Amino acid sequence: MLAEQDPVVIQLFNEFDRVVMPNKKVDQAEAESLIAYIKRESDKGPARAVPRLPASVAPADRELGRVQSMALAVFALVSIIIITVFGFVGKSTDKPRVVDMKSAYRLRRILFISGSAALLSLLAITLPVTPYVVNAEPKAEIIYTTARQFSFTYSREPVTSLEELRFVEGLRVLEVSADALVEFRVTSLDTNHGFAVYDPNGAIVAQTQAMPGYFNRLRIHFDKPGFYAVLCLEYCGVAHHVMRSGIIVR
Ligand SMILES: [Cu+2]
Repeated sequence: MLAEQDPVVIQLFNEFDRVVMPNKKVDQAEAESLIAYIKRESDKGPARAVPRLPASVAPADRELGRVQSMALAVFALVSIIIITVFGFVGKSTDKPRVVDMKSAYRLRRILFISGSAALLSLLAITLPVTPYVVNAEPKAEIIYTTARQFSFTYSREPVTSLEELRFVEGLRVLEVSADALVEFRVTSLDTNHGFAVYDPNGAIVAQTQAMPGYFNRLRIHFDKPGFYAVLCLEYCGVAHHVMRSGIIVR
């Protein structure tokens, strides 16, 4: 089509850094069956197996804007306090003042000793009764999540090799009940992947790394029902962009 100087092709060619599309060497019959397949799938409408993220993430954007303006306000407030304090200190040193150094040092020693004593006794009282976080955690449903190029598998048992993956009863899309607390134990069989969970509005809920040789724990409380998309958040190879899965919360 380039040789024929097709206007659309010439325009696309110039627009995209003059990169020529590789010749896939498909014959007439293959091309026709491909086009028929694309048409058939397009007529079906959007795929339902793994729903797409909602296109609109406007609420999340607005939320982000609010957080950013709050951060700006806090930053401005802190700056004003610092400038004011420095201003007062600068002003107060205009006239030299006679200070009784002896009593100043005594006051400093008293403050230091009483402050240290208060801190140490507080630690002595509270440290022995500090609970370990893990003992306070409520019971969660444990789901082993195995990432590999380019899919996620959910199972009840840990998977540490491709052979095990073949024998384990695994799911590509997970179903949990609403209000469930799920502990994902996330690992990878090849390279580093990301395991990121998005709520039905497309806002990220939690994420961890899927690393070969490690099980990373990620606890998620699924409070609202719907479809939670799971995306890989670590560039892991040519088909990284199709590495997605989902969790259906009923
Ligand atoms: Cu990836």
